Amino acid sequence: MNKITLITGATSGIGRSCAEVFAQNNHDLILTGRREGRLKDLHDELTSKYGIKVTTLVFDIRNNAEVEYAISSLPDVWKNIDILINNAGLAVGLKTIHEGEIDDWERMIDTNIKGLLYVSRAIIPFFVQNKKGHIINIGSIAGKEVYPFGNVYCATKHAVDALTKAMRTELVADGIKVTQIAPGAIETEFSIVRFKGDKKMADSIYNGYKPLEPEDVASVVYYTTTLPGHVNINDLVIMPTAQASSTVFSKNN
Ligand code: NDP
Ligand code: 8X3
Repeated sequence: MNKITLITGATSGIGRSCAEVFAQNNHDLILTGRREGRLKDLHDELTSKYGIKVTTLVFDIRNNAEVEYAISSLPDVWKNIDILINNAGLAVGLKTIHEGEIDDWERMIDTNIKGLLYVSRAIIPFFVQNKKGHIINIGSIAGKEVYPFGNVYCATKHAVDALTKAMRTELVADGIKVTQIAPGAIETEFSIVRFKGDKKMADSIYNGYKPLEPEDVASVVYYTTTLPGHVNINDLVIMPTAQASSTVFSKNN
């Protein structure tokens, strides 16, 4: 029987690449996001390319009623989830706190902290009941350091760091693995979202050096799931070689 992996935010970037890598490795997939068309295309592509089963759930992670409804409506066979990848997240805006936009803060807090909690609250009871499971939270270097204007995004990723530790502490007795992957700069739709569709600003973030590609992160996420039962990666920071910290880069321009 194939393992079942649930990936939040599978319509783009790291989540999309994780779907590809886990499919290549014969996992059946539960893929979530808000963009239904992209989920459908991904479903069709992965099922025909790899012969795996894929089910898709369309919900806004910020809405707990939608999260609960989607997860509880899964057929029982799909509730036997082995791996949860809490990936959906975003940054919006890059301003000082005193000039920041409240709506941007709400979006980041509601998505990155509350959304991750809602999904975890819905899935972890299956893991506890089955005495198995692996939770992989996608944190960030922004959860390890704070950089100018990153304030609220950094705070949300520090919260992911704390929640990862909390989950590990609470679930160790049930044999459930909890891992955080904390990447540096990856070229995805992340900066387009952060700069609210300003493609030129988004592109400028990746000028002059080679950022990570989402596939680089996905292969590391997958690696953490291949280790023997008694081995867990607690926390893994992955950066482009040209990035030393959230603010120190080696750029050729
Ligand atoms: P993308 O913007 O490419 O992908 C983000 C994904 O999150 C999309 O699939 C999107 O799906 C989903 N998502 C966002 N908001 C919601 C929501 N309210 N409800 C449901 N799904 C949502 O960015 P990345 O792949 O780069 O980001 C993935 C994770 O990696 C995030 O947690 C991010 O913070 C983290 N990260 C990114 C880094 C980078 O440099 N790119 C570095 C370190 C960490 P949809 O819009 O269809 O709902
Ligand atoms: C994304 C990386 O440095 O833009 O989490 O915050 S950073």
